Amino acid sequence: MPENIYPSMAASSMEEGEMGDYEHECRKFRICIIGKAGVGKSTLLGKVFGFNDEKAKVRHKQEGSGMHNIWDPIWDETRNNALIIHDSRGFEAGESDTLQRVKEFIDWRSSQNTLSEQLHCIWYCISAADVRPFQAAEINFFKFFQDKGIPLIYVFTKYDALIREELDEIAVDEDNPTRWEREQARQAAKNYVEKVRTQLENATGNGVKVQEVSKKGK
Ligand SMILES: Nc1nc2c(ncn2[C@@H]2O[C@H](COP(=O)(O)OP(=O)(O)O)[C@@H](O)[C@H]2O)c(=O)[nH]1
Ligand SMILES: [Mg+2]
Repeated sequence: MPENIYPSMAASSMEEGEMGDYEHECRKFRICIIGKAGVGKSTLLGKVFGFNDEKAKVRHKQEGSGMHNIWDPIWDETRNNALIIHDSRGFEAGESDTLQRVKEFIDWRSSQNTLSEQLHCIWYCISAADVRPFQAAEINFFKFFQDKGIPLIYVFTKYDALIREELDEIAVDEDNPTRWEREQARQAAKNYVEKVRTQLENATGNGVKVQEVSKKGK
């Protein structure tokens, strides 16, 4: 049997019986992961689920899709058939057609009757080491997710690189930072992520969730 991801999804308050009902009703866990190429999406999926990009299968749903297309479900049957990934590259300035395509996909998924066919969460990946000001179109997009009621987490990838950047600014000797300087850099990175979270909250409304991640650990 493939490794089962449901136990980790179940709140501790969920009784075993209810759990079984849920599993029966929802046989797939669908994550939509969004982020620019190179932001660290594949690395993240590998770390969290042991998901292997190379071994993953893609069911091409749309004509002419050579590259990652959000409509194409991706799964790694060597690990877990229940986990389905929908991968979308991020948006560069003015790429309104990409935004539109993602919106259409999300609308379509939201309109599906069965729980398995719906999206269960969205991971919107942003490189912590390269946060750019959010554009109006992007902000509207975030509001769109919120209105759909799909759990959305802003994942700040490459958190180690952000700490490194802070350390390079703080340390007197970059090659031999002191413990105090390291601590200051970690605090500065934390403050920075909180600042961006607040910006997002001001732009889109309360309840913005962020999670910093690093392939190296913090
Ligand atoms: N420093 C650092 N590099 C990372 C991290 N996550 C990914 N990378 C690197 O970023 C590059 C792109 O990662 P990948 O997961 O392929 O990005 P994707 O295109 O979004 O799937 C690779 O060289 C990774 O090793 C991280 O947390 N820290
Ligand atoms: Mg990738």
